[in-house]
Amino acid sequence: MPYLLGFDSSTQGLKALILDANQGEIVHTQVVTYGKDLPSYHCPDGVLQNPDPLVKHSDPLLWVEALDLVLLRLKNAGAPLNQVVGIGGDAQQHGSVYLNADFPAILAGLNPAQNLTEQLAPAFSRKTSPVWMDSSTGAECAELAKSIGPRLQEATGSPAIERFTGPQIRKFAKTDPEGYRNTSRIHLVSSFLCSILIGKDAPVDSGDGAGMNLLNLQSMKWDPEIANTTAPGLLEKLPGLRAVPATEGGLSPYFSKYGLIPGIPVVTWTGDNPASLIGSGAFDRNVAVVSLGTSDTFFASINPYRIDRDRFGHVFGLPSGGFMCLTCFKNGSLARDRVREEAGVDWYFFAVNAFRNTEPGNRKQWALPWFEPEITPLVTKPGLQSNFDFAAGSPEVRIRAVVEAQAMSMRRHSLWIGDFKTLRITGGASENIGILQTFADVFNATVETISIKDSAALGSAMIAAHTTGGISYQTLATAFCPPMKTILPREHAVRAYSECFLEFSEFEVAAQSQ
Ligand code: XUL
Repeated sequence: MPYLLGFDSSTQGLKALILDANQGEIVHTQVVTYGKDLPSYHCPDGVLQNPDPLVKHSDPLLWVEALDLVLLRLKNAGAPLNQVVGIGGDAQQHGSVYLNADFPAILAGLNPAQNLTEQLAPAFSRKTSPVWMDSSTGAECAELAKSIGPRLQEATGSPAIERFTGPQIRKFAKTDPEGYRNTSRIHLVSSFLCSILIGKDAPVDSGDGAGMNLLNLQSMKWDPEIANTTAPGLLEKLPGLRAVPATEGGLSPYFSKYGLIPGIPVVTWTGDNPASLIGSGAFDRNVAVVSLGTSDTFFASINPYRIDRDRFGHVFGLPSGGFMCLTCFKNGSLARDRVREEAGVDWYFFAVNAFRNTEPGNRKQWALPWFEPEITPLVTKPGLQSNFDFAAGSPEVRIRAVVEAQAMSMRRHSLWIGDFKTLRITGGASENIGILQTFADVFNATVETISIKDSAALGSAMIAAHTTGGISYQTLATAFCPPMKTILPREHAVRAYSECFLEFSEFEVAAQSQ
């Protein structure tokens, strides 16, 4: 029975999923939620409190403890861990982990009698890890843009971006040169967790590596000029690279305490978005994926390579080969939840009543819920922006105002990727019928959902099945990601949105400069 285990280390928790590749079935899932299950780290939404809204760091030991805990939960739930034949994984993109010269020896000597956190705690040269929500590297981005010029975007697929790892490393090297000097290895969250599983340094794949502003996507190598400009001696601190995931080694004997067989193949981890594209089965170039999670993302596979001239979008490697384009919006599910809570309504109201009692276009009343500094478009001063008296609006009007604004903003900033006739919507909000219908109408596209919300964890297990068992991605997608619900665009609503699209665009541009 070929069981494959996939992990998804996301912003707010760690998910693990076991699939049976022969039966086309998901046999087990477990989740550790950081706020609820590991409150002692003081990261309720996955990040540490900081008085500066632009600074977002997490505690890397939180991710490590979650790994022990999720495996313990799988074991206690009777999951067939001793029959797992391959492991894959993914993590939130861009976050970086800083390790000292002791890291390799600590990994090689992991002792099952102790837990992971106590053994790994001495391996860090920096106690906290900047994550993708951090927007505090404006100065470093400007410096890199000035030194390298347009080649930065042409080579790496993205212009200098605040949350990307290169500008984050530059800031660390500038503000804590000693800490930087004591750093022997800088991992992404994905390659860090993979390293723990295999008991040695793991490489970065091109899906996650492209989110660093350091990887040359044409040569599939770290770009020496860009790395040297980013920080002194950086090339030696970076892990190896893989264009597509491969078997990186056998599972460390440490994990036998959970019943896993030491030595089973572990494949290169990737970023959550590339994994989610695989787990949504969206290999067809006419299908785009909208992932509604902590961040909302829009992505699709592309061929040939191309970049976003408006400079918001990115190009990443795709684990199945080739490239994908992505645009990311920081204010996703947490913003929707806050609007719901402030309106004093439940999710049923948010999904159904709010849309039944209002009209598409919402009488041109919109609200961009930029509670956190936004990535797309770039907004550094947080705050909800509306073109009407939001506080005085009814709960219905406020909810539609936010959902429509999110959908129209996504449409606006994904036009460079293409005009898609099918959207596959995944993530927590993919159960919300009001949101699904709004996206269908705004994009004038058929919206499909798949049976599983956790497309990233599924994608990681599929990558493991493909890499270790040779099963084609298409076969896996047919088995695991058939479309479930199909929502068609409605003619009158499509017309309403296309008539007000320009006006919405003007509102968004004005809101950005508030
Ligand atoms: C993508 C991005 C986020 C993170 C967190 O560029 O920043 O989607 O991957 O999920």
